[in-house]
Amino acid sequence: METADFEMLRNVIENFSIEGTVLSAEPYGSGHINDTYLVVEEQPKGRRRYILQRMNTGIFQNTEELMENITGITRHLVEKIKKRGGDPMRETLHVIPTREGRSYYRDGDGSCYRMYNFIEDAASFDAVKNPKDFYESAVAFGNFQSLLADYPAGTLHETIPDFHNTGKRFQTFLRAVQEDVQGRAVNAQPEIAFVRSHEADMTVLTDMLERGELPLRVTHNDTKLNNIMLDNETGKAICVIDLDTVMPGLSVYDFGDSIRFGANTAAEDEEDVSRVSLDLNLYELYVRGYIEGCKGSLTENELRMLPMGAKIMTLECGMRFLTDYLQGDVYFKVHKKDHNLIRCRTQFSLVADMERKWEEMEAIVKKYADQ
Ligand code: ADP
Ligand code: GN1
Ligand code: MG
Repeated sequence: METADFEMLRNVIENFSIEGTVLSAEPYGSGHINDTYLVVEEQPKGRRRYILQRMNTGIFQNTEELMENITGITRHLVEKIKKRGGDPMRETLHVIPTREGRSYYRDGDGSCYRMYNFIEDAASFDAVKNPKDFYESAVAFGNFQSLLADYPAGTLHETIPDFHNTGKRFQTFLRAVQEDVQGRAVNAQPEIAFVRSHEADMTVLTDMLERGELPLRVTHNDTKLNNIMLDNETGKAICVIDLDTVMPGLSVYDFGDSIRFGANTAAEDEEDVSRVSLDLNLYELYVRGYIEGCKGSLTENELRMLPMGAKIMTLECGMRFLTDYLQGDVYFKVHKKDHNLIRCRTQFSLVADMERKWEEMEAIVKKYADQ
């Protein structure tokens, strides 16, 4: 990192209520949204690590409300973790306040930063290495939902309105195709046609919600495998991170997004789509873990719609990548040419594979739902 960047970050870090000398602050992790840094400090008791994030205020426009959600949720989790005899310093994020007692720091140019405890002796993964890890992540995400079941949902702000409203996202996609501001639609004709051919799927879940057939719960809404920390020694999923999108939502969104990312045999940005498929063994492990983690709270309709959650979250995410490609890569971080188009292709290949494996997907859910 350039000395000037380090100096800038050091000035930011000095505004947080931690004692010590900053040794380093380096870019960290592979999230698509925030700028994340690993901060190492020398303190009287030894070295301590922290996570510093420059929040994406373009995407999360109301920082005050976003941080109010996160401090509320983490406080609630601390109480629950204490009650079950867990270690709150490792099993949930903690917001480290600024010296003025605020949950984030706004610098002179309007950038907003927050600081968290670093979850030590644990790791997050961009791909499943050991199938057991995936099962553990399922239990933990299911559990997370149970821990928040009594959270006063009415006090939560909607940090990104209509985040998983797939129908609205479809309308935004259609506008992006029509406007074609970058002249890129010509490169994405098969992908655009794929989205159009799935129009009927877009509102299936929101229609059920409206009819009262699926309950609104407090959900995480971004349940990628790299948003969970697994203990290095036991392999257990110990801490759910990336709480920016915790909002009222559907359980099948949380289930579905995990399958989209973790049960794919290839990476989200694999260029060779012949390597993309749904790994049914991983899918089965996740189904079992998630149902267990939710501790019997899922209704019959929620269970029945789990496969649909997986398909729609994958379709929606592909459509979001494609929309961003057409709009000029204004939302997701990109690291190479056509990155969003590549990502969208993997998502649509995965949707197509799910459609081929639909009966098996349903049979697997049935097997665990009936137990
Ligand atoms: P984004 O919204 O950009 O995805 P995240 O909050 O998910 O940002 O952080 C990006 C990555 O940084 C995570 O995937 C994880 O690897 C790492 N990370 C974030 N918070 C912590 C933490 N408290 N302790 C350890 N690692 C963390
Ligand atoms: C983003 O923040 P991150 O990288 O964990 C995105 C998710 C997408 C995901 C695709 C706030 O997740 O919705 O599913 O990328 N988060 C936001 O990888 O838009
Ligand atoms: Mg993340």
